[in-house]
Amino acid sequence: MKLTFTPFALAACSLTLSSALFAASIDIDVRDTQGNPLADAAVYVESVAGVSPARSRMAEIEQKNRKFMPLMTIVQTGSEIAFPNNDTVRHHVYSFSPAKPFELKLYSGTPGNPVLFDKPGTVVIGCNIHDRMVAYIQVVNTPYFGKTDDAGKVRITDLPVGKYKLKAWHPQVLAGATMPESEMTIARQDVAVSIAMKPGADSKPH
Ligand SMILES: [Cu+2]
Repeated sequence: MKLTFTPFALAACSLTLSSALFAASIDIDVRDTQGNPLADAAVYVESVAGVSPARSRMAEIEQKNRKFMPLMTIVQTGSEIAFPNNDTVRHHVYSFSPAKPFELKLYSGTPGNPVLFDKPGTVVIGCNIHDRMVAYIQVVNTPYFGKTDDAGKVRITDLPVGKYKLKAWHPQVLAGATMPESEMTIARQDVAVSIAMKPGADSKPH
């Protein structure tokens, strides 16, 4: 049983802001330093005042074709995640991450209880049987978050007026690495933000 990661170098992130319409949404565009879209980046905004409504909800990470899907999941603290096994082989899901060490012993079908993620942080999960299976959960203390699509884009909506910290995380950014972070003020208008991240030479999860 092992999970192998390659350290990930992060370039200085650049943020550019421009405003347009009359709604408090942020359109975020995440690219690598070559300008290629970066999918599966978790992007979230935390209120500087520290007050955010709890909107925890249920999420699901299935096992299919001996892979976890999706590769990256972002949830608010207090959310639960179910781990249905949709393969014909059994899986044994576990994590050693300090934010949520847990283990779902060898099973098929859907385990009875979903797993509660009650601390913010990054949770890397693997399968005890299939070493190549890996998935990432980013647990955040805010209901304002999203995940970039294949075009590297994500929209975060319904942001009340206020000051926020915009943060980004990517599966290739592992413990100890610096993540982009920037303060921003949301008024009653849309904002467009670009984030540049530099993946390491060998940045795919194993
Ligand atoms: Cu497995």
